[in-house]
Amino acid sequence: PADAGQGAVVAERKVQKTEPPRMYQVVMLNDDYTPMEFVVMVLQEYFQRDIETATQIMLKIHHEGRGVCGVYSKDVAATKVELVLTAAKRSGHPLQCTMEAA
Ligand code: TYC
Repeated sequence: PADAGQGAVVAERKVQKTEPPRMYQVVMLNDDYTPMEFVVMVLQEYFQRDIETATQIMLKIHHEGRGVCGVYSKDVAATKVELVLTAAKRSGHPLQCTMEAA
């Protein structure tokens, strides 16, 4: 086949190269009820954002419907989503948060 040589090269490179780990965006969604201050607090507490950056991210979510809180390895992103959802539930807010491949 015409592509046999190229395929062989790709397969060879695969065994030699260690791919960087796939990264995941933690995405927060807007809603009509969660207080802005709570979202800013979450961004500071769980995503290590300073108050100015946290406020900017919160306002972007508020205006655009969603926003990226940070980009992490799979297990770290999953943990952050769980922490945010647990904190929101505990406080009685409907804040939603998810992760997606970056
Ligand atoms: N829209 C909310 C309000 O007006 C604030 C908000 C921002 C809620 C970001 C969720 O992810 C969110 N109180």
